[in-house]
Amino acid sequence: MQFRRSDFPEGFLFGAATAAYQIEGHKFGGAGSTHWDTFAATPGNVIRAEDGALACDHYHRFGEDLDLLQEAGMDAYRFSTSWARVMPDGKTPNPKGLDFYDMLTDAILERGLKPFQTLYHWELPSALADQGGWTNRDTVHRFGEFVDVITNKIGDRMDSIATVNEPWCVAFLSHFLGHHAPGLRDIRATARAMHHINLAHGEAMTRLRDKGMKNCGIVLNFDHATPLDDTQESAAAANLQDAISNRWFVEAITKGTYPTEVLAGFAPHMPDGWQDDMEQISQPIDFLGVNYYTRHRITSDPDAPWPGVRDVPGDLPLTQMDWEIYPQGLYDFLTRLSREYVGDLPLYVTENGMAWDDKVENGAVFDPERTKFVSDHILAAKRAIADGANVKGFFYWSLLDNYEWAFGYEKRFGMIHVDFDTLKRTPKASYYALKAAIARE
Ligand code: IFM
Repeated sequence: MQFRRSDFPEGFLFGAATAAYQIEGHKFGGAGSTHWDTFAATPGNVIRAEDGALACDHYHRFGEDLDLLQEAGMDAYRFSTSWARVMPDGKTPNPKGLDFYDMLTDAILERGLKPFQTLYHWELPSALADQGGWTNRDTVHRFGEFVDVITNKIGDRMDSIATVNEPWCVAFLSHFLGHHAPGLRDIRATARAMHHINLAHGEAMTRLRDKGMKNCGIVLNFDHATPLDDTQESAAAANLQDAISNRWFVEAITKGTYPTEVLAGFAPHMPDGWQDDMEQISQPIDFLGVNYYTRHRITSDPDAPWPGVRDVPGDLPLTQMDWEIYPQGLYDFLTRLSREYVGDLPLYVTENGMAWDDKVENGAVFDPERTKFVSDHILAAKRAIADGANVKGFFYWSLLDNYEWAFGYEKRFGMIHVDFDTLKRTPKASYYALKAAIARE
């Protein structure tokens, strides 16, 4: 890695991130069915129809996994608490699920790691999916109840709480593009989910503040929309793409408004009275989490209905996901966010990482591509700090190879390799490189 811990301000946090359904093993501990279980069980949605029933069996092996985090010299661990584990039917608390997160919290703290919790990383209980999931406003209230229940159990020990992970994925990727559960392709469902997930963030913030919780915020994913060429059409298309992917969320949360160019498509489908929710959505937060992976080159698609944009494959090196590697995009977002949206509010890079077709050879995994990727992105964050962005930490996605949603177990994002037959963990070379870079001198 081309940086040292000492290149960063005192107190800057290095960590790794995971999410419940992707690692825990959802068949254990009385967790309820989620919309991902049914999505995965429907042919054609997920590679090999794989699901999170066993995943990395973190449910039983969390001690070993947290030891690896500690041994790497990490400061913090970002994890999520599954709604369907805590409330299997979406409303009744499951004591075993609550005990699991209680135990996990203590285990994180015992290792000197700061717990960064995410409340919703996509484990929607099937019972609520049956009622329309995020297209139904009532799901927002049910989510508020979950926030109360889990926070009463572990909130006293959290360093930081994020309400929702990547609302664009929850709403657009899942209801417009159909790539994630529930796999819809419907503009009306999308408009509603796009609003309700923001309102769920607001509802969670209200509940957390009622309990006096500090360090609360949200994690948004930012996708760099680069115009394909210097035509006006590409500029307008990239602007619209940016508004849908990025501004819909960050503008609502920090300013209480939606971009007009997106409302141009969604307005006829928005739930009645949505304007009255904007105040709750835009209540003050304590930090903004930034997930950043790639860019897309955008141009217009005049023959397609709204939004009439398409992305064109680029010429930069690609990861195993076929995502272009573009560290400059992280710099651009961090500086743009502080300039245009959050000012001096703390920013965390809550996810950044790459998938690669890693193999264990002679007991080791050699992944120089990932070491370079991480180094280049951390250096981009460092430049953003020098140019005024208040970036407080960086979390690698992901601690472990895990369930990569519609890609099943095929795409390996981990710094630690997982053999999905034996569940053996093997730290990759990038893990040791990061460990050396963040060692205290
Ligand atoms: O695995 C996902 C994670 O759940 C959310 N952010 C992006 C990651 C890589 O696709």
